[in-house]
Amino acid sequence: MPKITAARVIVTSPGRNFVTLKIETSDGVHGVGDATLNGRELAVASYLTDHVIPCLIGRDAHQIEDIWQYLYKGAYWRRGPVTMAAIAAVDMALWDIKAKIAGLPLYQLLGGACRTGVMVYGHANGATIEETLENAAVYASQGYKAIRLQSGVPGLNGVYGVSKDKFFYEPADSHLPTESLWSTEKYLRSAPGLFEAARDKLGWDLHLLHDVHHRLTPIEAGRLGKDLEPYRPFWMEDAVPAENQASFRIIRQHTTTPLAVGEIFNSIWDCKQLIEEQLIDYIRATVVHAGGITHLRKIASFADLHHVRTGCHGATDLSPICMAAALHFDLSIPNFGVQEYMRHTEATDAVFPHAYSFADGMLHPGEAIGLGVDIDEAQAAKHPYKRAYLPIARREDGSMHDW
Ligand code: EZ4
Ligand code: CO
Repeated sequence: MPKITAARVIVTSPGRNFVTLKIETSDGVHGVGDATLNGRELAVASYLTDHVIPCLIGRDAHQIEDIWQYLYKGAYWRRGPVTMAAIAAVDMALWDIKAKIAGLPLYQLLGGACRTGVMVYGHANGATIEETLENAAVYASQGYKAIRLQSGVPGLNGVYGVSKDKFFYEPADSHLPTESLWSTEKYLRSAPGLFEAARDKLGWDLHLLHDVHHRLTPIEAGRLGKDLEPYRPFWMEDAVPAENQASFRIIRQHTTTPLAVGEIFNSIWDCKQLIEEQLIDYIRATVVHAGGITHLRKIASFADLHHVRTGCHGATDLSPICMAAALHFDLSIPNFGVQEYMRHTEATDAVFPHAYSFADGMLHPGEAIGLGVDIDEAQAAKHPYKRAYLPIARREDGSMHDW
């Protein structure tokens, strides 16, 4: 059996912070896992180094499920983003090792390919509707079949999803949280116009998506969903903060716009009611933040029983290791919907050489064995950790809002 002989955490910041777990085995095969939790990176690094790695040494690397259960049940303190990102990193690395030993790309071990590739959506954005649609046209010309639209809101000084750089988007932008202004009224007045103009300019052959980023109440979300219905969005994402799963019943009563949620979920318990009651259409839980491939498969299988498809989170704060894992997973499950894809910078791609590639609006994980991604430690060492936070949002009266 391949015994786990060593494991260590590598923190690197090629423009943004990434936390990576590397596990070595007695077979000489190693595996990698992403453990990045944007804005709280070092908490996961410590959880792994100080608490998880000592328990891994000497274990059979092939016992993925048992190790998952050991780390989940064995901690006594369950769930939470720090714990589940740490477990996810171990899980990804062990799947990488198993597939390398089998001599297969990981998707083959997960049941084989169900599709020729993974449809991805890119992020078009701009300060104005015109600018956003110009940016969307660039994505369309690159072959994207699905595009997320986010536009500046008149009267607000910068909103979620609108970046200074049209090619790369990075919200964790400061050594202390930056503050932005929020007005639900102004936002609700402007968002439908973006989609009306988008259908005018881009036509009806593209899937158009939108991220509300947890900013509305259920009844406000119901209204926005209704206002967007004529333009047939692919989904409305994170319409409300989702701690209270029952609140999605209200949104559902008011609109047929498809609903997506779950990028910050870390276990099946965060979405059990949403799926069981068919309150959503797409579950966005992702490999790194929802306990790895092992746990995400459980979520996807449960979702499949309830007509819910997947739409995994794929922002730049998920490293290329997580992206590779997501692509193997996406390729292998029957109820895949769409995969978010924000391009990483060249510096990031140099730290994480990978086999996945983009063509004609689709990503494919490639045929390299394992996850098909690695960490170049010499490159990683060139980029030391730099503290960075996500922004916060305040309403016009100064009170805190959900960012
Ligand atoms: O704000 O990943 O759909 N994508 C998103 C992301 C999240 C960031 C937070 O770290 O909502 O841009
Ligand atoms: Co989102």
